[in-house]
Amino acid sequence: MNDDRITLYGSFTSSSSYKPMLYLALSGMPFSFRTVNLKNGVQKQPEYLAINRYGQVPALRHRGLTIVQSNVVLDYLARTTGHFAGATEQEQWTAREWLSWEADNITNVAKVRHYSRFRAVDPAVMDYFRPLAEAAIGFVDRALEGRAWLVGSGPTIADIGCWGRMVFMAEGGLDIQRWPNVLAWSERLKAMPGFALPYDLIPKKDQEFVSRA
Ligand SMILES: N[C@@H](CCC(=O)N[C@@H](CS)C(=O)NCC(=O)O)C(=O)O
Repeated sequence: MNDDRITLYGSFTSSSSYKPMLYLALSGMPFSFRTVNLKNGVQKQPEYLAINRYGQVPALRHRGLTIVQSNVVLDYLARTTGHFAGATEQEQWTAREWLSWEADNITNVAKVRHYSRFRAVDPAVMDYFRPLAEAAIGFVDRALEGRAWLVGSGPTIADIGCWGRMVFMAEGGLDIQRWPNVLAWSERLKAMPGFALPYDLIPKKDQEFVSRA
């Protein structure tokens, strides 16, 4: 096994998997993708729990290290490859600050999508989570007023992490047209070389990705 080659474990329906996957695609880096079938519960089987104790995707393996939690994976990739890390030390910290906020707040967008798409819940549950999801998207929309990216003057892991978890918002009935700055920001991301949406980017089977020269 080539220890220097990145291996990413993920699933094509998972926004958490999309985040590092998008990072790698935008960076044009070679890596190996290993699919974890969430429908069949592979994420809870001992072989995968040995990689990710939380029984969730994603997980990343590189140079003998195992890194889990999508935002920690983004942080790791930015530190080791230098892509999308932030131009200054302040920007690097601010990008990580956004990732921490994202985990508390944009997760509500993922919940609304999950309950709409995969698991029917009592309407009261949706009534609780939908305003939280809308508030999170609204916060990002206001933060993007008059600026192209969340941090500094270029794309960082803050943009990849926040966008990556809200990417399936339409599946939760959250129409991006309601948030014009978020819409414009998503278009900027989509214009980047290597960009793809999750269902086009994340394979359903194991796959080797070559470097985009
Ligand atoms: N905080 C985790 C969340 C990961 C997560 O929720 N993964 C979901 C898919 S998006 C998963 O593996 N679900 C299957 C399960 O929990 O059994 C991260 O950011 O990596």
